[in-house]
Amino acid sequence: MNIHRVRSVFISDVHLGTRACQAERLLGFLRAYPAEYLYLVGDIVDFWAMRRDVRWTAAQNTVVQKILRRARHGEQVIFIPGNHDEALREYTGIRFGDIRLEREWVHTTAEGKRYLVLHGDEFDQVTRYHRWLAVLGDVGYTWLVHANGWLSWLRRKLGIAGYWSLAGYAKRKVKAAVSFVGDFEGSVARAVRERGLDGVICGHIHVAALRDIEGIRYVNCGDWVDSCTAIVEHHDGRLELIHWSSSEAETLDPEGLAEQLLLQQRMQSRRTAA
Ligand SMILES: [Mn+2]
Repeated sequence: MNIHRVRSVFISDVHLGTRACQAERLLGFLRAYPAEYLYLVGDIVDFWAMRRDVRWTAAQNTVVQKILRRARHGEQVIFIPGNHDEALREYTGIRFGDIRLEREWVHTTAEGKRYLVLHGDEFDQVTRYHRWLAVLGDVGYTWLVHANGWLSWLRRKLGIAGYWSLAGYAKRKVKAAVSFVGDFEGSVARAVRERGLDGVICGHIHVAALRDIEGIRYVNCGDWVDSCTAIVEHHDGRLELIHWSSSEAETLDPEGLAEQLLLQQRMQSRRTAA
């Protein structure tokens, strides 16, 4: 595996405690990118989901251990809680061992550019004014994923081509989501311009980005439940968006490769046995 030493790493929306959390992939990414600053930009632990059902794996434990270890070894770790770990917001301004908990933070890059680092849910009209709706949406999404699989199983079983599919429904949802993302990005950028900063690094909407919006650098870390994306700052101050799942994740990680080979071997021996 290639090791890329960078100045800073920014990750958000890991959602530890849920089945969707891509903890193994995140471990691979963290191993590949040691840094001086590690920013945890909210929704790292999903306390909302854990109220319904806790999915805590060994890999998720290792994620926590690795982060604590990095902090102990001198990496500056700054944790900015999001809305799914908002219980921790009561403790902002406090240091927990080597980890610093903050409501928001201004990060100055090696080039001297100033970025506001925050989770971003304060700019999401849905979670801000209709909390119950956001929780409902969360439950609804989980249900949709289950229903999708169940529906296609039923259709196969009955041998009927579906007239109504979830695809159409999802398409309509996507249309609404596109305008939602646009509204969110625009209002974050506006707020940052008012504060006289160069840019913003946030999370929350699970849509990674690195671009200019009306003269403001808008940066979003994405997530580790689906897209497996992160932002890194190189030593010259240049920011880069990393798509982990599509790059070295599967190809260069020796542990993952060994695991895959073992699995293939086992499947082969099972085939020959049968
Ligand atoms: Mn969030």
